[in-house]
Amino acid sequence: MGGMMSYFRGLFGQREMRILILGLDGAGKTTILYRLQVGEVVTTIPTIGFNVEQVTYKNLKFQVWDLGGQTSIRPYWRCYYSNTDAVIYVVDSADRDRIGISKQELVSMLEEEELKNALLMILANKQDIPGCLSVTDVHRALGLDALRNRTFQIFKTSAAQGEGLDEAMEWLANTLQQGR
Ligand SMILES: Nc1nc2c(ncn2[C@@H]2O[C@H](COP(=O)(O)OP(=O)(O)OP(=O)(O)O)[C@@H](O)[C@H]2O)c(=O)[nH]1
Ligand SMILES: [Mg+2]
Repeated sequence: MGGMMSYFRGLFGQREMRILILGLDGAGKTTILYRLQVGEVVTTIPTIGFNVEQVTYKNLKFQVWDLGGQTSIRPYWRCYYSNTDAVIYVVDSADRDRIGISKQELVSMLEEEELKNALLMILANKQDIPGCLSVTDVHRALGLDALRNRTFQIFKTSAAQGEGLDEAMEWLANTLQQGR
């Protein structure tokens, strides 16, 4: 059956995967989106609303939605949840003061019924900033040990320096393909 499915998939082309990039304002979501799309750091301004781009990685097509993370616009995230294959949750590892708020937003996002089958990839971003939380610290601060019924993985990244994103996307592409 698996063989036949991949035959048909090859015949008709792969469905585009729908990915959301979420996280607090300033975490680096827009920087990551354009790193993935054009391979460069672009100058960003705070996102009011969203950016959406098509990203191709290893023959997989992703439709990637990058939503604004400011407090007043976080309530609108849920308008984008339906049919989401994966969430990329971005954390500013240097923002120690707001890691607790980031955890709360993550927890309430994961409670949403519409996201119950979505994969979760967490990026502990801004690892280039001296004194930032390590990936282990971020894992602990977000309470990931308590996460149940969720396929997830955490990676350390620096969108500014382009580090860690390849490894993360590799995991996402492989895991999404396995599930289908
Ligand atoms: N040092 C460092 N700075 C980064 C990194 N990633 C992003 N930034 C910077 O952080 C700032 C915010 O980045 P954005 O990508 O605009 O953040 P955002 O998550 O899209 O923020 P909102 O649109 O407000 O939700 C920018 O000045 C980026 O250049 C990183 O890995 N390291
Ligand atoms: Mg943005």
